[in-house]
Amino acid sequence: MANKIKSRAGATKGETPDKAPALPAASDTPTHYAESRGHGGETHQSTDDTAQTLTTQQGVPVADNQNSLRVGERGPTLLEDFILREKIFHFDHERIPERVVHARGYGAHGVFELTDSLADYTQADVLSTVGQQTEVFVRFSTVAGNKGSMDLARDVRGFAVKFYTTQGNWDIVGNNIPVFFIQDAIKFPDLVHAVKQEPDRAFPQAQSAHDNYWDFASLSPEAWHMVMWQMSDRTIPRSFRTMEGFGVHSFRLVNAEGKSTFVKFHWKPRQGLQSVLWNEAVKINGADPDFHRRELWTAIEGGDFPQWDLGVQLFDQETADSLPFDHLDATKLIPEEQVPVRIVGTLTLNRNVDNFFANTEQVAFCTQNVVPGIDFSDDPLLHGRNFSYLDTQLKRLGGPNFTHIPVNAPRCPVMNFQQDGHMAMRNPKGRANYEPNSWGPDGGPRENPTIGYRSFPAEVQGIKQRIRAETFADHYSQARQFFISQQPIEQKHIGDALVFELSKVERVDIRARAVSHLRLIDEGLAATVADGLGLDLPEPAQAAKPTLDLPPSAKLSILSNGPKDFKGRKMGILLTDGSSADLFAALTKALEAEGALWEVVAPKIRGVTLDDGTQVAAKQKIDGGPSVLYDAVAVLPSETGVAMLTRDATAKDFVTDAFAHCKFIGHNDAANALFNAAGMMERDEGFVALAKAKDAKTFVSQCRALRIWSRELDVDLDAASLQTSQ
Ligand code: HDE
Repeated sequence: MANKIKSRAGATKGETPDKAPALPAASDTPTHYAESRGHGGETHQSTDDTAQTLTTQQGVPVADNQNSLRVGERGPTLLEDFILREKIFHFDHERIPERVVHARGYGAHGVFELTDSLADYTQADVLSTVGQQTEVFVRFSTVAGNKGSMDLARDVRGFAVKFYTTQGNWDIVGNNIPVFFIQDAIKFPDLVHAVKQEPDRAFPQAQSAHDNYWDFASLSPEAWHMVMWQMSDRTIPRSFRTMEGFGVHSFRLVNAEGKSTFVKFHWKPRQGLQSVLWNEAVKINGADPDFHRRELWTAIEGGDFPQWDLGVQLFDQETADSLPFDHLDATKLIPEEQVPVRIVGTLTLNRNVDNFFANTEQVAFCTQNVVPGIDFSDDPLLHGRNFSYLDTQLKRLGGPNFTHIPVNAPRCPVMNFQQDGHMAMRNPKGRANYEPNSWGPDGGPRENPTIGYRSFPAEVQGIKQRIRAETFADHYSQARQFFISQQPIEQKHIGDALVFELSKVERVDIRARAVSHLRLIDEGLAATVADGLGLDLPEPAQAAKPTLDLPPSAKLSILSNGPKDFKGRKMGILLTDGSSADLFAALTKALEAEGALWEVVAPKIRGVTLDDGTQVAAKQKIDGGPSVLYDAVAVLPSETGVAMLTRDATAKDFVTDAFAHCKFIGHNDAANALFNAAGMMERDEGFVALAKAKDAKTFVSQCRALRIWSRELDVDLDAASLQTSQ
């Protein structure tokens, strides 16, 4: 029987994976393309066949689909680039009305308070006056999934902040990862097409674990730093509240004297970093697909307002020139050890939306929303974004007046001669609707050279060409740096994620091509992943530049930057009729003292009657409250209650999952019967006996460590083949 099932599952009609036609390997890049890009690490396919030639919508043949037109190697991208503009324009208009990327999101209102003035660096009022509070709206999102997809997808999270400043709206449209997959905006539609559902079958939903994504990634050496972040636990955060945020690109701050300083923006969560395990994420998606939005909503409703500190990395041209990579390349970060992060303010989310559509759906972020004193760098990805966001809002929100929608409307006065259009809400009065005019005080607003926005007068020159700068060519050094900066268990998770994702890829040649890149990042990781796939180690990919040995950076690890307490975390307390009232009271008191949350899980939603006759309502019936919803669990049944639980499959799952996910398990004596029935014969230090009321306090303080990671090595088959460079 088992054999029969196996052979049926293995045979996929007409597509035996081993026999799929091989795509050219990384080294097959046609030379005339390789030359035109300035370095040979890039891989893609071109053709001399007229019938196969890529064209624009007007039928114009496209010679280079990888690089946009810019002045000089590293200069600004030109508006004249009709190929770039048409491609992105068309891409932006593919979906209506959901966002083409970041469709699934959740937002909240809040406030930003400046704690350290940057007036020496910028004219921006929002960054100058200490103590000043600025209203903000924040939207978190996943990238690949559709609007109705689940929250715990393995995916990058969007972290977009709109500041309603006294000088107009300023948006930091960032992610929870400081780097990106691609270096040039012209590649973005391909990246997104590759990661979203495959076009013929419309699946898989919200997952990169499929052939198209890994085909694209394995043909794109520039993606591999980001791929390492993507395969880390960063892409399965425990909560929006436990993620960092990053503006990714370099921007400029410009002060009153016109001096420019480069800046990278960081959001550091006061809640500490925390992620879940992949097996947990898979189960959370079934138990509560709204896990993240529910969690944020509940925290804000309960007055536990999430907070992030705004940090800036400030650096001048000289520092930029001294870095072993180009700060205009969005696939690179600047380690905090090289340019420290200076904390300048705090963001607090303190108000849920009163209408999801009006706020979270209609909010229109644009990277080009900057205020006097904040300007762009020449990052080619940023330039593409500056075009794309305005364009996408026009499609999504149906006209040019989306700034009239309350969530998008500036809080400072708006005065100009723009008029009419769909759904115009702000209609100027009076006779003059042009400028200059001679209607005196009735003639409307005038330009103001003193406080008006002025672009930094950067000097640029060069020949017009489609080229990737030579300084963008090292694709593996920071990927390796990221990997060696992780704690061993985090490295294991990266290996596990790669094996999981590539095991969903049907074509063996794509799996092998992916592993060929890992060999340039970490040989131990490459060997682990090849072994996990049952694959012979492929030859290393062809690198344009040798991988540098950059030093590890502790800031890149989640576990090295975790919380110091159990505040804001949630415990599931499994009770039955007859459970101890004293123990329950002591535990909930200790949790509340810590600022932690708890929920009662019981055989019936009615709740339980404790041994002193008190009734306690349940938040979850056990079937709907699996332990994956909690950071730690307490199992406190009565002797008679546990006899019933030992016959219940979900009660057994509750404890075996808590164990497998390395959680702390507080328990009374009776609970041992359930552990035994579930086959959990061994107890490690994560099992905490709760005999007397005073044990509750000790248990809660132990939970601050969040997980017993050593346990994972005993419960996971893949741990046996763990080979890392550490
Ligand atoms: Fe976006 N991106 N993006 N992106 N992005 C969008 O704008 C785009 C990129 C990010 O909560 C779209 O309003 C291009 C990097 C966030 O509403 C669209 C390129 C980063 C959000 C778009 C990028 C982001 C978006 C879709 C390559 C991190 C959600 C809907 C040049 C720094 C904002 C919309 C929200 C949304 C285009 C790359 C972050 C299509 C062309 C890099 C957080 O305009």
